[in-house]
Amino acid sequence: MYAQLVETGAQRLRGVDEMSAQEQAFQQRIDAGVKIEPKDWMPEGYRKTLVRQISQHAHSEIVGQLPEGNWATRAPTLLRKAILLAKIQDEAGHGLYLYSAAETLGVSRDDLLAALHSGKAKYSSIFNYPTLSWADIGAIGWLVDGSAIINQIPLCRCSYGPYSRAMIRVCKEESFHARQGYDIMLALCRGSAEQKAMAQDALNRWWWPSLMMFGPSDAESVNSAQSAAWRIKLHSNDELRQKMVDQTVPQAEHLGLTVPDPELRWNEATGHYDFGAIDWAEFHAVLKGHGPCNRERLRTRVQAWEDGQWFRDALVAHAEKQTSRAAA
Ligand code: BYC
Repeated sequence: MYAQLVETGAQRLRGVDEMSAQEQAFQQRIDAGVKIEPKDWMPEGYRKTLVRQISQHAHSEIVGQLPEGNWATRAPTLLRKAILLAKIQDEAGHGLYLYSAAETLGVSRDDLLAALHSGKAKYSSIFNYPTLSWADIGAIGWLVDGSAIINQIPLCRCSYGPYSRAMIRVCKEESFHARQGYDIMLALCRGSAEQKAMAQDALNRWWWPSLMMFGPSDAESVNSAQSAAWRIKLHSNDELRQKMVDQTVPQAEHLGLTVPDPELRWNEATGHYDFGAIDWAEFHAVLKGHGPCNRERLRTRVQAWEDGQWFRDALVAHAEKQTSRAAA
């Protein structure tokens, strides 16, 4: 599959004869499965691709706290509230590991955050949708964290050492998140008719945006071929999306819920589910800032950054005092 992905876009990639000797040696290390570490020589394109992907990933973790934060004060029981708070804290931790991984590539966290706050940097489209009911917290854990795991397990084996190592812990925590989401859905589906209807409504609203999380179709994915050649991407967007559908449909059946896709059916010949067309116009609109919550998400992040200024100033003042005391 990996070879196919590289081959698909091979005509768009530079041939070996166009690479410098240093680039060829680098590619050979990648092909041999050697991890690239921060002090190793790397092509500028490899560094930039990683900075782009890792920082978008970090921003997604941080912005991803917001839809769930909406329910921290309204979780139905103390236990659910404690679990939700722990999950939201985990997402903050993931963001921090990822910003640290990006910093090993010579960028500053302040610059990355400035790009997020100015609206220049992307974060996952999924976090621009609202959480209207408690069932949405279940659907996010089940579908969004479920998709995140499918996308991120292969990243544990990607070529860049600090990113691959950060992903190991992130994936362990994501699998707890997905289970807690499914547990919420299960409780609702075993509850009253109104609770089950809430769960169905959440699945209806989150299903298609979750499929969009994997990015554009392989034919439209501009970065895939090069990222596959550099082993930053080990599976294509469509492969991972298919895996999510195949894995999730039986789970929906177990819940007694209906996936909102009239074209969804098992294909005996391929051994996969066929599914309907994704509304790519909606995906692109969300990426351009026109999703239901883009403005609110960005405003909240900028406000949080400004509100935290006094604390960052205090940390710097404290560090300066310690340094001057040590010098004296
Ligand atoms: N949303 O050539 P493509 C989480 C952009 S965190 C927005 O296929 P690539 C979680 C893409 O960036 C979820 N933008 O790109 C957190 C590119 O634009 P640029 C985040 C998207 O990079 C808290 C353009 O479209 N996960 O799960 O090869 C709580 C063309 O796409 C999206 C990660 O970041 C999108 N959905 O592949 C719960 C994982 N999709 O940059 C859960 C790491 C595509 O050229 N990232 N774009 O201007 C990846 O694996 C890859 O970056 C992607 C995209 C598969 C997302």
